[in-house]
Amino acid sequence: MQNPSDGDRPPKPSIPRGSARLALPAPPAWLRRGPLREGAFTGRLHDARTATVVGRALGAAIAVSFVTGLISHYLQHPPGWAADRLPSRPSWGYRLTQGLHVATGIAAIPLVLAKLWTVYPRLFAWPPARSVGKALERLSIAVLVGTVLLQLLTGLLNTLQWYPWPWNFVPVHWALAWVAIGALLLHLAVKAPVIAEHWSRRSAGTVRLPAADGPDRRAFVLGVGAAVGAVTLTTVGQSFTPLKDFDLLAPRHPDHGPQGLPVNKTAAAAGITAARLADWRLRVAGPRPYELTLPELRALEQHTSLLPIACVEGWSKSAHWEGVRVRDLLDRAGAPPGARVRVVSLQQGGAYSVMEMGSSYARDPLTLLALALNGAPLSVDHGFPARIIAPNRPGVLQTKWVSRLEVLA
Ligand SMILES: Nc1nc2c(c(=O)[nH]1)N[C@H]1C(S)=C(S)[C@@H](COP(=O)(O)O)O[C@H]1N2
Ligand SMILES: [Mo]
Repeated sequence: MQNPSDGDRPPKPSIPRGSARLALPAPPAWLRRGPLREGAFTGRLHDARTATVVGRALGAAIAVSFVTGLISHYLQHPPGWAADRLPSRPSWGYRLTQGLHVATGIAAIPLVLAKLWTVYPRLFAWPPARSVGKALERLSIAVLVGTVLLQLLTGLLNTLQWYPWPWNFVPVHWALAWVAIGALLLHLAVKAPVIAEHWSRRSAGTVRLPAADGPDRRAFVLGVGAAVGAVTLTTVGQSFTPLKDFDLLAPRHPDHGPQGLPVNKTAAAAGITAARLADWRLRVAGPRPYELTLPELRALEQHTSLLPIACVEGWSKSAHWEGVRVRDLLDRAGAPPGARVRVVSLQQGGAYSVMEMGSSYARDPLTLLALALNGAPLSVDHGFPARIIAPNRPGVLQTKWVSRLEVLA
């Protein structure tokens, strides 16, 4: 019979130094019922070894998700000094990091549920806290659990483009990531001795019996691993195309869409009508401004790039794009070599109708004002007559229905 407590060691009788002792009365007998009664939780899987084994995997998933989230944030919102220095290579970089971001976020869901199941008997520990320090630690765990659950749930719903809340997802996801990572680091620091003690099977063998591994723990860990494997296998094909045949649960399938490529915002949804496209021409503002019709653009030197669309929501797919190099268009406007460019869409309003591109992308020979996709003229949902495609950039910045390029000083 094991009542979970720190490190599965008997509680220290001494008062922890530096924290005031709370004068808690002995719990009244009528309260010590159900889950609050002495020894209510007898399952030995609720111990520190299980918490450590599941926690290791959960920690790894959260760490990858956090780092790839930072990458995604700074590629989308670089500070001014970095905007021209962002790497445009490897061309598949964002596809990899954002695929990992969403895959590890999804994998973290069964892991966090398993972890919560392992430790939930602690919610009923009595007394609730033995010291002010312990009370603060429990508070930090409440913050950790709350923010991690909110991040994972809202992140998952974001992959479905479903926003059943009144706040803007992106800034809240960004801010909560910092709260969650701070609370996690605090948790790891507080638990460091327990984690070290239960990290490996051998270290666990030095403490009391419940920490030793047995068939029950192996079965539990195997079950959790199977759950992680199942959610990963049925979703990761949305970006890792060799597994696309198993992509049963992800909101996007990489093959479903016109010209073999998914569409996030259709022309209809963006308010792009035939009337608005009727007298389309590309306008380029710069030291030597000019305008080009579509036949004139097609008469310029055409290049092809094999580049992915990698949506922040997790799906991605590589495609063959054909069109005019952005740097050729900028040179023609007399842009200085380090110039940045603002790209304006025919779409009116919406967060993605105007985009800025630093010089590292604008000068990259792979960056195109694309006119064709996979051997055919762009379909209207993919941005006809012209769209941007650049290497190592989030899908949200691959602007469709481009009408204007502005050379920025
Ligand atoms: N003008 C405009 N361009 C846009 C968008 C948009 O809403 N408006 N959506 C972006 C997003 S979020 C993605 S993932 C890609 C998707 O490109 P696709 O529809 O050609 O696959 O286009 C980007 N370009
Ligand atoms: Mo996207």
